Amino acid sequence: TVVGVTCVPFSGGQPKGGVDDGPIEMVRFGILDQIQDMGYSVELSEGMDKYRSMKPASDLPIGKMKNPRYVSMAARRVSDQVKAHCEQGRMAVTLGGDHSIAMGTLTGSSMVYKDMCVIWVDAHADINTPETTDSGNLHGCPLSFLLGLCKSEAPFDWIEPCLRADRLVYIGLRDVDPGEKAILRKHGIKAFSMHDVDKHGIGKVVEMALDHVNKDRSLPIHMSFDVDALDPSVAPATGTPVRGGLTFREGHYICEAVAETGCLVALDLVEVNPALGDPESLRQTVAVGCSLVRCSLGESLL
Ligand code: DIR
Ligand code: MN
Ligand code: MN
Ligand code: MN
Repeated sequence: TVVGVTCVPFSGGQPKGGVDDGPIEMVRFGILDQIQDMGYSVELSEGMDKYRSMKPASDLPIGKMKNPRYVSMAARRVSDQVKAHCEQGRMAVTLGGDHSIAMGTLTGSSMVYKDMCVIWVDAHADINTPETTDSGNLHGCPLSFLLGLCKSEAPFDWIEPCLRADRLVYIGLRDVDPGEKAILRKHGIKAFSMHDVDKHGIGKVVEMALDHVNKDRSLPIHMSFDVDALDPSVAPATGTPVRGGLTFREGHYICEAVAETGCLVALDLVEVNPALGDPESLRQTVAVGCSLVRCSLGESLL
């Protein structure tokens, strides 16, 4: 099998610099060699420097949305790169960058896998609309675009709603805005919060999550993993840490169980910010990001 890796050094979906160095640090830590050592060949998307240089000279807010043109352009390029990998039958692995790039990864993969389902592992629901967002940070909004919950307007009018509400499931939520809760309720979107992880254990939660979106384990899966789903003691170097997150093992268990289905076609690993915290926090967070990727590719399956 070939793994198509797309590095997206992008931070425009939120205000903290440094998350654009996430993919570079993961590559420096050896993620590409590690994937190859597992027996895959790696096909790396070209031109990752372009993401920085495509930043427009002026990018005034549109309504509350910050950096809308930059986010849109970057996501559109991500979409093309992920789509190309999927078309070639490669497993598409995207290293972020902030989570706004999921507007691109999911549009790209869904063009090839029309019936795919999405497992969103995150402390946050990332489903604010341009109206409900308080922060104006687009990394808190990708799912509202993908589900078609906001009107199709420039610069995001290239995004075709590509995800059904019943094909989306969350694991790890613990910081959900009031407007987002209303959206989840209205559309009946299934979410397993940290409360559910405590109550049932991660094994049962992952089984229930898969049963919800992929009863027969036959549909392609795109997993979008925000490293802030993990507890800050496990992944401290991230922009919006929230206490009470997944343990090291719980995070890895999710990846292992998804790998075990054999249905994974695309994976995002986002929000690693090497600029936040001391060198040890950085090393730890980059290392855990890399090991989540490897586990999703089946490293720990015997
Ligand atoms: C918050 C935080 N819900 C927002 N979202 C974050 O800004 O919309 N997502 N941090 O990762
Ligand atoms: Mn998050
Ligand atoms: Mn919040
Ligand atoms: Mn996120």
